[in-house]
Amino acid sequence: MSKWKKVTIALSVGIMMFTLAGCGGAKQETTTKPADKKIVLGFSQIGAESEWRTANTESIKASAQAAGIELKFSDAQQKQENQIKALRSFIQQKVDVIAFSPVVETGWDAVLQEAKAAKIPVILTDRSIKMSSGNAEDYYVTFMGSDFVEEGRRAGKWLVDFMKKDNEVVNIVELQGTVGSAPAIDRKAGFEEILKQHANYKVIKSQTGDFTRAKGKEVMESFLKSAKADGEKIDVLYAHNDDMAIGAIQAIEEAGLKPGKDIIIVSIDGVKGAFEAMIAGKLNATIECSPLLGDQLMTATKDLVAGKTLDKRIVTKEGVFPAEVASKELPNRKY
Ligand code: GYE
Repeated sequence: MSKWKKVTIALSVGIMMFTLAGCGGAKQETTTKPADKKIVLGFSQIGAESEWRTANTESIKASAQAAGIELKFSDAQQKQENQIKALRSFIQQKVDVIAFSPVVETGWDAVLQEAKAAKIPVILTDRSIKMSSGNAEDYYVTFMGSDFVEEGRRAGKWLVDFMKKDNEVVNIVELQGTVGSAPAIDRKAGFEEILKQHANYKVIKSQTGDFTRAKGKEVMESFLKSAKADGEKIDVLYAHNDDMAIGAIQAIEEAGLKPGKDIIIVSIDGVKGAFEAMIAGKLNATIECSPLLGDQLMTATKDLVAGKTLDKRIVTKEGVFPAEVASKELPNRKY
């Protein structure tokens, strides 16, 4: 048989099968899937801004492979427009489930309405959203991730216990996460909630370092400069993540001060880099925020495809690690 004949036969068989599937079968629901077909999950990641994020990406990729799920992974390089493009392309490709970690809280209305219209279930991982109109919960099946307000509270409580200062003024500088992101908004709010009960603790400067080491360093340099110009003493640094704290540690050292001593530092995430900084005496505490969401996400994806209903909120369990436990804990850390 000639090559072209073979191609023509193959094509007509293909078309026949396609037509049969289209006319004969019942309308396919998004929740049913033949057992031999791989589930396809489209995941839009924020970027690679921190150690946390890298660990989160690795966890998702490894868990997808272990679960036999086909993962379409897209990195948005910290840009919402890229995430929206990725979500639209997942809708177009008719993936079984869409999951994403929204870089900021707002601006998702249109694309989530499109996903809903296409009947593709959406899972939020790590960060949550707010809709400009309507109920956000109507647009996702579950949100799995940490309680960021609680993390901020934990940082505040640790600080107050550690400083043991009831009357003396404690000057704090704050490095915030990405502007408009859930963890930046919530970690600020939780921390402030605790400080409200201790009037001598004052946040004297607060600015975003976009969750990166480079920005953390840059902003800390400017904090140190302006504090010097204003004749203020910085007692404490509160950083919304470990990477910004690690960047700031460099800036503090370059200014001739001792991080962890001259300036007490508390940050959030609990990445290995933070444990190393604690062991070196340069960071005083880290509040845990686990990025290991991969297994949970794959279980949820399978459950959804099997037609199960998920809990609307799955909260990650986490702890607080002060410097004195760092060397004992470091070998147990998985990220
Ligand atoms: O704390 C930070 C990352 O959303 C919880 O994002 C996450 C945060 C994490 O860049 O390091």
